[in-house]
Amino acid sequence: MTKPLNVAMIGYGFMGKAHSNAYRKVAQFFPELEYRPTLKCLCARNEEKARPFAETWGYESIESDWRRLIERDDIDLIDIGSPNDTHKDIAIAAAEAGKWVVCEKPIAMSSEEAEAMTLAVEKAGVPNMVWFNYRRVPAISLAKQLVDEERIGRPFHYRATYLQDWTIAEDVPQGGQTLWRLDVNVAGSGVTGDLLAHSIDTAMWLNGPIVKVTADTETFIKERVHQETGKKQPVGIDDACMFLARFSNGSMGTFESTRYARGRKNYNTFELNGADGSVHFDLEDPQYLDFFEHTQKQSGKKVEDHLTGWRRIHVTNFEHPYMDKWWVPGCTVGYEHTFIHALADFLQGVTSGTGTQPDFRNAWQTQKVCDKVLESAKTGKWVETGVEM
Ligand code: SOE
Repeated sequence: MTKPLNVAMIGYGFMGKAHSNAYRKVAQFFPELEYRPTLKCLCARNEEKARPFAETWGYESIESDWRRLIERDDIDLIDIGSPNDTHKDIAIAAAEAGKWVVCEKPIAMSSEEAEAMTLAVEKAGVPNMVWFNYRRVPAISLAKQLVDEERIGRPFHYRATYLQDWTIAEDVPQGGQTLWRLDVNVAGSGVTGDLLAHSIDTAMWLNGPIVKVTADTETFIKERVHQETGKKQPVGIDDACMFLARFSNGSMGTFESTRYARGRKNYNTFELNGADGSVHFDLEDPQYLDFFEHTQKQSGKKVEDHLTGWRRIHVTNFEHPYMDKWWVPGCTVGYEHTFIHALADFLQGVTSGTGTQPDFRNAWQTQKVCDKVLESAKTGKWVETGVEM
């Protein structure tokens, strides 16, 4: 027996599109799911601008005030895809009204906000999730499988980079639609919340809690015209951030992120090195996971030195995570599929009662690391993160 799930989407930007696509496709490719999402309502402050988007994606109605969604009985799930400064109030009100709540990353402007949101969804007992979609890249899920299968051995190093180049020009304004990520009052931070939150989420998923950090940040362009005031205003975000980390398992981490790496559009990579093996991933080549295996533990065979080397796994076999849902081996999936996978896992977790990671509590831990990274960049000291997992 299937059940309808009436979805209200807040926001119609890049993420509004990615999430809407997931709601429309999930039941076709994961037909075993109990819940069938219906695009019930699109919510955006500017109704006129939102209308063409709502029509394109087949939303049944439009609201311009999110508070109306909370009052409506025909809405089951509220998806927060609006700028970061709106997340907390919407999530808490939605949870108190008994709605399911899913939220774009970063979960909040600060870990205090993330904590309040987590306590609200947990008190209300409502299903919740944060869209850290990169976990659901099949190659990254395969990396997790290799870690869980203990193929990496004792971990020594975790190395992540997340590089972009879209803010190099001095005349890129800050604030307003599409450029709110450059306005600290709306975004909370720069690359730390926007990009490193992804890297931290993936890192802690694969390699466990980050216990302390020391960081350095830079704001290369100190003033930009604000789209809303038309005036040049100080830039409050971090344009670039580098930090060192220690994981609870004793391994060392390095993280680098910037929007000033000319030529890098969405270069999200990581490598984990352990005693028995290493994994490496690069989002510019997302179909592949590189794996180095030091010993052939299973067969007990001696290492044959002339045959050792990195293995490029083309992650498209039916045996690979999510790939039995799509095409035949060798045919690839893309960025948009990561959101479909995240949604499928979330709905499955509701049906089974096991819940799904990353939920709000888990995203709160990532937010703690982001906050401590920024604190360390100010103090120049190592800072304990207080992550609890
Ligand atoms: C920023 O440019 C951005 O859109 C992030 O906000 C997303 O989370 C990331 O996946 C792609 O880049």
